[in-house]
Amino acid sequence: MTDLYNSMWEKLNLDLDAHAALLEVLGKFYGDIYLSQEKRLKGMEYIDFVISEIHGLRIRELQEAKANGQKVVGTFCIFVPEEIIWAADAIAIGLCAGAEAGKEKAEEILPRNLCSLIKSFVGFKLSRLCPFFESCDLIVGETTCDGKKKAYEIFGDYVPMYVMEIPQMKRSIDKELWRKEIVRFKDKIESLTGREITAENLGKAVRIINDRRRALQRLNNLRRHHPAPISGRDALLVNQISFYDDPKRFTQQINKLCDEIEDRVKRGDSIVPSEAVRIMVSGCPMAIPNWKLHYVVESSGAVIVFEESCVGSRNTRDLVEESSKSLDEWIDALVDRYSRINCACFTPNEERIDNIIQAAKEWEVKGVIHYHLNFCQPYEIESFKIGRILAKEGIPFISVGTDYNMEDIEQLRTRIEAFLEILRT
Ligand code: BJ8
Repeated sequence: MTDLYNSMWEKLNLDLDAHAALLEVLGKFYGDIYLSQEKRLKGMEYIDFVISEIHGLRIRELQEAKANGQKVVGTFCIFVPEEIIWAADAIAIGLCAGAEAGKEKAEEILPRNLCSLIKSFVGFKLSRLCPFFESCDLIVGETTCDGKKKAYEIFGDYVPMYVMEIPQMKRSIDKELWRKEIVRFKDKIESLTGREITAENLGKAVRIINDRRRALQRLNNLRRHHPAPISGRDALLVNQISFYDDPKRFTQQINKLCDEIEDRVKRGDSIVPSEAVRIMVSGCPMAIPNWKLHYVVESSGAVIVFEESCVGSRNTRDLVEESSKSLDEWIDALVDRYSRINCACFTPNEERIDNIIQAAKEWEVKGVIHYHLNFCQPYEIESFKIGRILAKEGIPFISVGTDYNMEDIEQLRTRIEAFLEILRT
């Protein structure tokens, strides 16, 4: 791949040597974690292909789209209503921030005690490692946690940045603010693209993105089966890829994958042994290539059947109502759908706990692993409350904090194995 795309990466001003080293490490990591799985679903070959071409073919597609006048808009948070971006015939890309590369550079301009996700996106940009960043005409941040909010102020010196204000409560007054913010975002995207957003093109975009959510919901629902018909790490990967890939193509491929899973379920076939302990992971989003916890859990003989996460059910659970007629109604439908996201940045955030309990019961998990990145205050603090409530519900719970480096992997494994041992007795 390197030779094929070197001139494109050079034009994007990537640090070619550092980038080649990154791809090599990731390729090895991917082989160990993913390709080593036995009896893997055939449909995952599409995902393997997307991964193998993630900085190649997909970037070339973006460059071709840009040459044809389309804009590329990068986002970091599932609060950004991507339907507005697609409605203006621009391309929305969820920027990843799941690897440690570039951390040293990030720590030159940011404090060290920040979560890995923030240091990752800053580090990737400063180290010139990410062709997605370099393809973006606009990067959209949001006022969720304090770390991101303040980091965007600095990050704006390096990229074309726009920040949306996300309310921190869910009262009617907050929804009014949120509506105004969505309209302000619409105006910004219109001025970036020179295209008017209408009821028609917004409605079309809503249906495309809802279809993608439906395919991911279908996949998630199939994970209710015993034994689990897909590994948690594969399901996580599918969710991660949904942020990059062309949405129509992705939806088609994931529906095919689901057909294959349904077929396997009918045959009672699974890649996971029937005695594998069923686990829910809940907490911070896991961006590519953050596969650490899933790998540790599943290589310890358990299977993850549900992610209560923004790279998981928090992103796919709710659809945008599709019956709107006017532009105003479509905007209202966006306000309503996006207000239902239960990020720990909200207070109070009781619905998140209700969701966790409900999903733990419906997916019949034996235990919940709460996951937060070190220095992520919203999720770490919320984990205490969740732990207390799950204890009352009789649902075993453990809270783990980690980051993107691999130094604590054995420590993590020891804790996870001890937790799984309790669940097995
Ligand atoms: S809606 S979870 S994608 S903000 S891990 S940077 S919270 S200190 S990512 Fe998120 Fe939107 Fe919420 Fe979802 Fe801050 Fe925590 Fe770091 Fe985080």
